[in-house]
Amino acid sequence: AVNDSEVTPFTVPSYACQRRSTLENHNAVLTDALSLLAENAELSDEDGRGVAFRRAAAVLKALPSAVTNMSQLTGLPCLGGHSLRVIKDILENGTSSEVESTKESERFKALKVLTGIFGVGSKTADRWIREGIHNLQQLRDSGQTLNRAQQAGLEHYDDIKQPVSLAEAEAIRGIVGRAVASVSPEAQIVLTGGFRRGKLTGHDVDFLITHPEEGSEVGLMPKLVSWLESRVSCHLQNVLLICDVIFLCAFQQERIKRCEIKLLALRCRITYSEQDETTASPSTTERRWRAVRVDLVVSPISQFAFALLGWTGSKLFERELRRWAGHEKGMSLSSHALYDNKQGRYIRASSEEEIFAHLGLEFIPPNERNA
Ligand code: DGT
Ligand code: MG
Repeated sequence: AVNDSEVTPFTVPSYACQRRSTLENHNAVLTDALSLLAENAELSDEDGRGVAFRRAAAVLKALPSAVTNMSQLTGLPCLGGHSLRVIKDILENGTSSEVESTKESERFKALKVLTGIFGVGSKTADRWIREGIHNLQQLRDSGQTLNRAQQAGLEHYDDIKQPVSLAEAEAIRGIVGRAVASVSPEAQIVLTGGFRRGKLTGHDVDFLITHPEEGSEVGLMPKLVSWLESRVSCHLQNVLLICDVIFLCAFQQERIKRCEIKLLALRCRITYSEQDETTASPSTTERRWRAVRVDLVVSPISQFAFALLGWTGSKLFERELRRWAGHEKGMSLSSHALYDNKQGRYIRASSEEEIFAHLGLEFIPPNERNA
């Protein structure tokens, strides 16, 4: 056993945006437990508690090795009494009784299933649970009125629940890239979200689109959307992509105007055709159709750096950047702009590096923003 006096406590800066968080996590057992409690709090509309658990988990993710002794945590930021009790429980007993009972609770299970339906938030799920609906079959049998997004969400439930692979994300990048090129040849598209941070899977695929000439991005989103609405197919190297786009929402003009669409699903069939060297004939492996969630954001070039930073994530990293800007620098950061509250003016930036510099932060590259 390690003597407490020999243990060197870890040190980390208090804001996640001051830390380098790679995908390597030496404390996954602890962070999974805290993330589950965060998720439960968020699903119960207790966002404050949710953030507290997320911040605690992010501190543990940033540690250079596994925690073995509570005394190593002395002086670490963001670890409240509740998180510390959970950690202690796991270090001493291998599991946390609170986490285990949450995981097994009927309410948590039902909230997860129901909010897993596209277009269903925690309020709706909570109302349904109070009416005795705990699973998809009960929902189908209940005769509840579902909006168009929810109907499509229910229909494609299994597809949307299944993670999107990097290969699928790249294939979809090909389709959306082609769509963008045909509606606006000079427009540029980048993959953002978790895939830009180096993740190998995601719950959706996030794209940011801009045009080198300010103003030329106006009207791009509706054109892109109509182009995508028709069935498209294209060849990219060895991959044949066929794609139908369905909209999982009653189509929101408002969001098209704001140039952010989160609610689009591409129904893709990806056919890999590999040239067989011995026979010189193509062999094809056909995958079945699946629905994939895709987020599209169009940004004017003057806001591009802010949009890129804002849509790359992680969610906690973004939240911490905004908290840092507000609390430490008297500035307001969004995915459109940075505003200096004291000077009463907007601060321009044309790269992520410049934004970090304006915020007085060391630049953290995307693959180290996995807080
Ligand atoms: P994933 O898809 O499970 O791999 O995880 P991420 O990290 O790609 O998360 P996602 O797709 O929910 O969102 C990507 C980033 O986009 C996220 O870190 C913050 C930003 N974001 C998401 N939704 C919104 C939104 O409604 N407004 C703004 N401004 N940003 C958003
Ligand atoms: Mg994503």
